[in-house]
Amino acid sequence: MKVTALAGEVPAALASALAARGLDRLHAEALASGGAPVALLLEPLDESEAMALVGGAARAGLDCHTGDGWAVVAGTLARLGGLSRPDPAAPLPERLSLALGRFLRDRQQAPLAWRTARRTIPLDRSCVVGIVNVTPDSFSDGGRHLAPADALAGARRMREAGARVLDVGGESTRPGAARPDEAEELRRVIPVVRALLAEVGLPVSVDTRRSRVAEAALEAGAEIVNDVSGLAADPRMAEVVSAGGAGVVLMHMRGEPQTMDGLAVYGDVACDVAAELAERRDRALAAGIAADRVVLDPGLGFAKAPEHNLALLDRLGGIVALGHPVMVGPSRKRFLGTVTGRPVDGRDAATAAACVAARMRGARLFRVHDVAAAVEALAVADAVLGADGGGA
Ligand code: HH2
Repeated sequence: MKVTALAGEVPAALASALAARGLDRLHAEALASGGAPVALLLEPLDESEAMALVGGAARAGLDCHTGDGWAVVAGTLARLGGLSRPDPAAPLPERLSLALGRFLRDRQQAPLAWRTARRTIPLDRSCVVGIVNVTPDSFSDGGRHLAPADALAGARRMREAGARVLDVGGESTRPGAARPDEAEELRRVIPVVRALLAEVGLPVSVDTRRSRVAEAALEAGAEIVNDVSGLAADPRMAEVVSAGGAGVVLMHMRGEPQTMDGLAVYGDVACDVAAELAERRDRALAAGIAADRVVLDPGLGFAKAPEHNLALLDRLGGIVALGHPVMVGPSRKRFLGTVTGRPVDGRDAATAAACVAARMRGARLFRVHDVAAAVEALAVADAVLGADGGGA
């Protein structure tokens, strides 16, 4: 049974109000976290599960709406906890109580750090990931960093501007892009990974769908694999990530870059993407990848129409509730052009704004071309979120 959070909120206001009235901060936050609003979609459900849920929700003081094979439960986190606790007088069917228990456990994990092959990256403040595309045809910066020396110069500027990770990619994944063969991708990526590690000193992530490229990059000292297919494109990828102890970004996409635009059909995009990402995460964990190595990414622009990207940013809480740090990559993408009317090289302010919107909804990692603009905007967002002492 799938349990999908429809939205997520941070009850910072409640914590502050309680703390201002004399409760110690920790106590105030613990109480306030129970007041967080939750809305969950559960499906598929059989009739007896739906009946049990309606009764249990009523006793726990939750709203419950059911239809053919599904239910939506809404209320506060504390009341949801009440529903999931064993009640000998009216026990919930096991499948239902397990699914609710797992949702509550994931939601509580609230990771504030990301383990990679070489270190733990703290995420108590926003982490900006600088894009180093060594491709001749990327949609916004194709050809700019093709020579290792150019990639290095760009990466040094990104470090000075406050990037904390560099993401190196040798394949353009823009809609309809032609794919380089493996030898060509290796030839583009590996020398740049080596040069960045020797000269720039930031953690390096490799943006690839090929296990051989990931493996060679990890051997060269990279510590994160950013796979836009969510480990689906190459059957060996999960094993390579697991064996290398690498951090991994599981991004949501449907189909291939060549076909994805035709697959941008959703019933409810935020729900569908969260549920599909949860499946990818479950597969990664089953393949032996440790949970604290996993970052999730909604895949802005990948099998998404402009309105889907905006809805995903607004309802990122459903992905955050899966219990892993969340990355977003809005940088210079087409949906920002749709909103602002700006061409691709005029979208850095819009990118920074999209990062801030995502930060307010719980994202922690931001993959961008213009590091300086994003770092500055996110410093303000971090300060606002931390302003009442609670953070988010
Ligand atoms: N977007 C792109 C590539 N990789 N990885 C993650 N995790 N999230 C993203 O949103 C994402 C990504 C596409 O952007 P870009 O690298 O600028 O272009 P191209 O694929 O044409 O090289």
